Amino acid sequence: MQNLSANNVRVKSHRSLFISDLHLGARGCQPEAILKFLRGCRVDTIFLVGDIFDFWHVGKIHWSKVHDDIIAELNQLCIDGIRMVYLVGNHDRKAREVAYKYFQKVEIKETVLHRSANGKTYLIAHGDQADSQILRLHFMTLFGSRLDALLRSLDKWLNSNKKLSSNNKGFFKNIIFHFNKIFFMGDRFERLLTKMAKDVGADGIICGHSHRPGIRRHNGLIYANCGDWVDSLTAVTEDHNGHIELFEWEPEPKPRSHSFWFSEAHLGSENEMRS
Ligand SMILES: [Mn+2]
Repeated sequence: MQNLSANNVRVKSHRSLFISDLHLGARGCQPEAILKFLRGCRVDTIFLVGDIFDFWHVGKIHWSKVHDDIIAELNQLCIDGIRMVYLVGNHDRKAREVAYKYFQKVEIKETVLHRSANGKTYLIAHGDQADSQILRLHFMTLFGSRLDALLRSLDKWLNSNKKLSSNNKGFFKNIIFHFNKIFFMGDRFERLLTKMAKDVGADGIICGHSHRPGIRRHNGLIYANCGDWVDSLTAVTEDHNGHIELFEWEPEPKPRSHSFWFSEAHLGSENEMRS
């Protein structure tokens, strides 16, 4: 369902929007893309699935007018009467300190159950609940955050100084990508989260945290990961019939196909994946 808003932005209507890992305040955050994406959505319910804010770290806080505009846009959704649920993540454990200040009406939770339009129940959680006890220590989050910022600044420096050929662009971004791949190796993370969903009688889990977007099945349950707004620029949406889809943002919309949608309906055999 699409129409044009007052400022001619093409708007897509969703029953629910699930968005995670914006990392507002961190070096890698892409605020312009987030703002454009939010302005192109009409939703009944928005789930902020953790790691939305990321400024409780020891490094430089990256904040601009666009970040303020994102806060204003989200607050406007609250003013308009849209339900907003904030699931805290490992980078924004202290979200309560700011979310109640920024947003007129917000529900802040560790996990929540969501009933879709087609009667399915989803457990919504950031996903760090599946990490080992050691990795859940605040120190480890800080360490990971600083390492990520260091690699990204090295990447920027190398590219700006043309130390690498164009073929090697994003050298350190590749390291981050492969680090994440190793960190979330195999499907242990996904199976633990789907088990959490099964234990509470849900039909699936919607989460973030791993920065690896995708929709797949584990043991008959649906696993949907929102991805992030640092690298993947993706979100999970529920349409008005209850179908769960993965949305991938493209910075420069092309006339023919400007976005990619992956639907729960495209799911084939067990473990078929797109990430
Ligand atoms: Mn996280």
